[in-house]
Amino acid sequence: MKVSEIMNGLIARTPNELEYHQAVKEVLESIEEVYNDHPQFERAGIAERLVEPDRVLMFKVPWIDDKGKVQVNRAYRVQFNNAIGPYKGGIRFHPNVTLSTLKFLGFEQTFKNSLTSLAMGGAKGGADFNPKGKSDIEIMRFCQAFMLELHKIIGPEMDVPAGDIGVGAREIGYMYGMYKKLTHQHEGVLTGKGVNWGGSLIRPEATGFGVVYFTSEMLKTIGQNLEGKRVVVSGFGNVAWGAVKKATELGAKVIALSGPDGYIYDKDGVSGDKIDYMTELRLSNNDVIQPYADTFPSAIFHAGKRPWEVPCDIALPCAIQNEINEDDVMNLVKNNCICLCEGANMPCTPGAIKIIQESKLLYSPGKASNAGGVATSGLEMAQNAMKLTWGKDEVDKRLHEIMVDIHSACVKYGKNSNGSIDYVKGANVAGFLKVAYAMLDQGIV
Ligand code: NDP
Ligand code: 2IT
Repeated sequence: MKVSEIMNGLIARTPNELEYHQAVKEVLESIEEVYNDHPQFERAGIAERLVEPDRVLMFKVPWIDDKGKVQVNRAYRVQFNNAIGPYKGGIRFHPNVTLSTLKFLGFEQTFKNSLTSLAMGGAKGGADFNPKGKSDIEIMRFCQAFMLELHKIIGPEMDVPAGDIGVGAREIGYMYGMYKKLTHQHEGVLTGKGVNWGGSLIRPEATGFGVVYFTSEMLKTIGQNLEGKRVVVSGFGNVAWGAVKKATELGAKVIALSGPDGYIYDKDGVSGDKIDYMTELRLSNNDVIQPYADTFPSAIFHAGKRPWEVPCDIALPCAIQNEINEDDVMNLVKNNCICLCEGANMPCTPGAIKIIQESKLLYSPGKASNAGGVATSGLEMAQNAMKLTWGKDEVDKRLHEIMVDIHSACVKYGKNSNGSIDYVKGANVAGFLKVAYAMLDQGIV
């Protein structure tokens, strides 16, 4: 395999899909060596087949807003690869969603799901719908209209969607209600369900908890732990909330959170009621973090700024792709940050990653460190299949074990000769190999 040849072909076929190219290039560059050591991969065209999704459903979602006006959004489900299990991955509602966004996310999801060691293939879906400022009824109508089309291609053994940006427990509930009405089936077709109707305990917390468990493992490699560490988190949504909760519980102090409007610096740390307040803020359907500083006098709001200028020991980006650029990383390095562990998917630009790799910063890519969310979705699927539920401690224990195992896989495939760990290479190679061997076994399909 020559990465440049595959990339040139991909760019020629999909010239506008920049986020997708970014994700593919990173993976292909990391696996190039191991790929070329296995001539059977080349013979089976594994790379050429991996970079094309199995199928894409694109559909319109017409719905009526509270003023009685007809609105139309564009929606997609990208079923990327089901070599190791049914398609699995979240749904994103965000105005910037394009096919390129969902292809990048579906591609990443394929390797992430492989890393969890559970039987899940990769997929992603969503729409360019902006939930901000919408009423609860508008959200319901949109979710129902979305499911009216999506239900045709999903099922517990076929494709199991979940949440992502803009899609949480409320939206999953509305979508599930419509799926049930259309199919007459009460089954494990979505994850992130309410605990009273098939959801798993710990799923809401799982991505953030997993990020912090992974961070702890990274810190152990340099003989450190979270106790007393200053943590900066971006975003204030589902992943950020879980990460803040667990980091605080393990003795760290979260000193900054951010939104699209800027960041807040809280000298006393985000803990106790302030963590519950994050959920309130999220549900308020506003687009801003500023009210945090109006509510808690210990915090100062910095308008239009990114939180990476705040001196910290640990950086946990939990908002959106490409939210950390070269300048941001230089700030982190200058301030002696020791660990950058990704909660979001692809939050660092390629330029930022280059600088990180030339520094001593411990750095983990999202597909390894944020895999706890989908892993716990996998545990929800297992519970649904057994028609049993596990207690909170049982799920949390399994989640913790999975994160420790993913860390070990990264070390196995990413350890450099000088003892440092290239988590990008480790995660990509470990995730890829399992999918590639499954594809080999299953022939050219
Ligand atoms: P949410 O919608 O719950 O939260 C996203 C958060 O990011 C919100 O607080 C949002 O604020 C904020 N945000 C959006 N744009 C920016 C910006 N430019 N600067 C700062 N903050 C911003 O989504 P999730 O927490 O679910 O997802 C966050 C990230 O984690 C995404 O990359 C997602 O793909 C990834 N992820 C999610 C998983 C899950 O299980 N939910 C699992 C693994 C990864 P606002 O809403 O005001 O725009
Ligand atoms: O990016 C992700 O891993 C998610 N949004 C969670 C997907 C899932 O199926 O739980």
